[in-house]
Amino acid sequence: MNIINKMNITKKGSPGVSGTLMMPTPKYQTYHAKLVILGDTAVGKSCLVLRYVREEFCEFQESTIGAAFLSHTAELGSESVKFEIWDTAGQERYRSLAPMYYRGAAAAVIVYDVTNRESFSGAKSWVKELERRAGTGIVIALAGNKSDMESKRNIEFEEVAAYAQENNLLHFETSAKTGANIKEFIQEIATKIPKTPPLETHSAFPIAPPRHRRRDPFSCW
Ligand SMILES: Nc1nc2c(ncn2[C@@H]2O[C@H](COP(=O)(O)OP(=O)(O)OP(=O)(O)O)[C@@H](O)[C@H]2O)c(=O)[nH]1
Ligand SMILES: [Mg+2]
Repeated sequence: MNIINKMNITKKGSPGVSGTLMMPTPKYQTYHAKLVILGDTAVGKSCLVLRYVREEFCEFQESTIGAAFLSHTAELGSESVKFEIWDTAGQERYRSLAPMYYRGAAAAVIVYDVTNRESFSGAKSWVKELERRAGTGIVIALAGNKSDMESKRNIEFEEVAAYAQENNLLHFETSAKTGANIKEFIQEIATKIPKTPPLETHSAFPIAPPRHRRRDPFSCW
């Protein structure tokens, strides 16, 4: 009995069957997921994304206009998630654009600034909006950013953790400045999002020529 599946069932770049062991290696999947970043202005959304994608931090990051798009892949062992990240603008005048970015998102990161209590109220209003208007199954995560500014902290971790637990949200404190917790946070989101396999690449649909033209003068052929 042939138990070797000769189809391409391998992790990228690895041989199909190793040694003489006749067991197929598990298929390596790459999933695509839309990730939207929401939150008040100046909480550090863009810095957080830039730290995650480019490992950079800019003290004088310009306020986002409209939205910015970046992508990055999170590796999860036997699979990976390619995040298509929409970093939205937090200024009030752009608020009406947000549904365009969170529609169809697999996950939303709502950022607040641990030194700014008002930004936590803003985050709660984003949670309500997503619960009402975003698709079911969206993973919502709260990021308490600027955790490096301990002496200016205005919101305790425990307070937000309790709120997150009540509302079934992920919650991390992060620092775009030091990079603390950012990879771990996005990695956790990657494990939680529902995985829909990417469409298989189909071979071109064969278009067969008509076998023979009919002689019937009223026929299209
Ligand atoms: N200390 C500290 N400062 C931060 C951190 N993240 C961002 N900042 C500062 O906060 C400022 C605002 O950050 P942005 O990333 O532009 O904020 P934003 O949320 O994208 O703002 P909008 O684009 O207006 O919505 C930056 O210029 C940084 O100096 C952090 O983790 N720690
Ligand atoms: Mg920004």
